[in-house]
Amino acid sequence: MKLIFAVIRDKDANMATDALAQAHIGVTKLASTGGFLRDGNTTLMIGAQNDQVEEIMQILRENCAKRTQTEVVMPHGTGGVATWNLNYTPIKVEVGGATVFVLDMDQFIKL
Ligand code: 2BA
Repeated sequence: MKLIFAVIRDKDANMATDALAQAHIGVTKLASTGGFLRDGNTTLMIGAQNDQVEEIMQILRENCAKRTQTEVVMPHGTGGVATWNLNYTPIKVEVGGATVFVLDMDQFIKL
């Protein structure tokens, strides 16, 4: 058995959870925040049988928008302290798709 965590964009979450539900795959949607962009994202927690993993990956591939490059403006050189002369640097980051963690799961119990 596997425990899958998939970090996806908020706007892809409903499509992905609908598709998983249609495939009779249980999922829990968690509100999360990316450590780098500090923007909201969604983490899906999915308990699955080993032979469902590839189907789940395919559903995520089909329902989570492709990665695209976007420019964000990051404060820099302030050590996290707000000052009047913040230095902002535009940088390019890739967003979209899914960041997926697949863990071995010992037990899956419903009490
Ligand atoms: P964030 O941490 O907000 O990162 C958003 C995107 O910013 C990343 O997309 C990556 O393209 C870029 N990025 C992240 N750290 C960077 C850095 N130090 N320098 C330059 N660019 C950087 P993804 O890699 O697709 O990650 C999307 C979200 O997945 C992340 O949001 C975070 O919530 C999660 N994530 C990614 N890697 C992770 C990891 N190793 N462990 C836990 N969560 C992770």
